[in-house]
Amino acid sequence: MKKLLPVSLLLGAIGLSMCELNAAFSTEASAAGQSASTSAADRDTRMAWWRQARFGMFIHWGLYAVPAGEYNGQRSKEIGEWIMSWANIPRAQYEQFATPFNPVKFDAASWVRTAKDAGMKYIVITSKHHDGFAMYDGAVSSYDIVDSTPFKKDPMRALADEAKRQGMTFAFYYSIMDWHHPSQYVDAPEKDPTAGHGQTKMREGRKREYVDYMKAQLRELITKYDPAVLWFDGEWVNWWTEEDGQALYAYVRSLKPGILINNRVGKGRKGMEGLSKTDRTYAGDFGTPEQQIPASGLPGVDWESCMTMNDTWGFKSYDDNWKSSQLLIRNLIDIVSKGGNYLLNVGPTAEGEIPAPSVERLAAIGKWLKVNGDAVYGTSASPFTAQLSWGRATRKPGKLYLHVFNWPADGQLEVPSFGGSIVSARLMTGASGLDVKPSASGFMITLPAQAPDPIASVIVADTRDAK
Ligand code: H79
Repeated sequence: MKKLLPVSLLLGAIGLSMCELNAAFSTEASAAGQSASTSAADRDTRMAWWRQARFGMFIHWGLYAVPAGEYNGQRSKEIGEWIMSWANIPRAQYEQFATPFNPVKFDAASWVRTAKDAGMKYIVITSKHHDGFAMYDGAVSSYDIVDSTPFKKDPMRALADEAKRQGMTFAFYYSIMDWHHPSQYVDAPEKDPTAGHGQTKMREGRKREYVDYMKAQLRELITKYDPAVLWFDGEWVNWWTEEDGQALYAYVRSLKPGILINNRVGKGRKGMEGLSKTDRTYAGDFGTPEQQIPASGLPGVDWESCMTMNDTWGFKSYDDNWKSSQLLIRNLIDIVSKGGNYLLNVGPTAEGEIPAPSVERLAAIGKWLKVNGDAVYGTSASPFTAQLSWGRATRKPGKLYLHVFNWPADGQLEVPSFGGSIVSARLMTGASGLDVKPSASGFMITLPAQAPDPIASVIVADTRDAK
């Protein structure tokens, strides 16, 4: 990962104050993050719930769960939902995965409950991935779960309804690249022209037809399921332009003005780093780092890191390279301390179950958030410009939350200056005040000998801004 310079260093070098930087950034952010026609106030209103939420569940579920990472005895290190590409499966063969796809164990209420108990505030699920298979009941295509599988039911209907019932925000992923649509084909050595590929080509004269097809599907998705976000992907194909992205952004917003749309609707994204380029105006409300966390936050820029718990998005039967609960919890804290959201993925099986190792980890995260949620939801980025040696920080007006990963052996927690003062401090898990003293570099807080939580113990500090 490329390391970004600390913002303060850059500022010094160009002789800007933090305030001026914020001003510069909001202009940049509005240029980079949204269509020119939306005002900053409108954007703040639309983004409010999302900025509060901080933590969401990504669900990759589709036909690829049937092969589960295995084709003709071939296994791969590649991601499961790309099997149509890496195993070079022609469309007519791939379609056959629909025949046995019967997720009888699917239970919308338990999926939503699992997300809720994990402390997640929203769900983003694949309505259609690169393979082109629709996981909802649509009239535009019969290549969908209701018309083409023995299941015959609409799991998106059940999930949207259940999410509403349980107070969970519901949203869709949608791929622009489509390996099943006849407008697109593969032109690469050794590849079947109808298989999957990272760079589909557009057949001469058929782009209009495909854009109309996408718009019709998006209309179905928005009018039938009322998603809070449209999370586009597969925008990197060479036949998709920023102008196409701006037009699609405007179309989706016209169907639901309050909807949020990620920056993969157009061409603004800087590769897997995910944030938008700033050389011109790009469509999209937030940046989308994939499988990585930016080295530092960027004031005024909204972003969401999407990450897997093992090494695949779509289910693979043999991927057991699970991240520890400790790492997942610390990733959440790291992201939130930098002003981002964490979109953590699960890949349910073809039977309709979220894998047990995922459920276990989600429960551990939920247990931590139940105690420490105040230090996550509705917080903003750390005021410290340099990385803290012992952990991370988040804040709210008048409050600073210190997330201690490495509990100091001598019980002395060194808190650098941050432009305000610490009035008092306590453990999240205790009422009694901790001793706080000014020190040469900021403040020193005296902690009890034992860390309350080996993963991350939170100290709540009341702060006063410097005049
Ligand atoms: O849905 C999951 C993956 O299937 C999908 N995005 C997540 C959320 C994914 N798409 N691509 N990849 C994962 C990896 C491939 C990246 C590349 Fe590219 C596409 C390399 C070249 C084209 C994106 C655009 C990164 C660099 C340019």
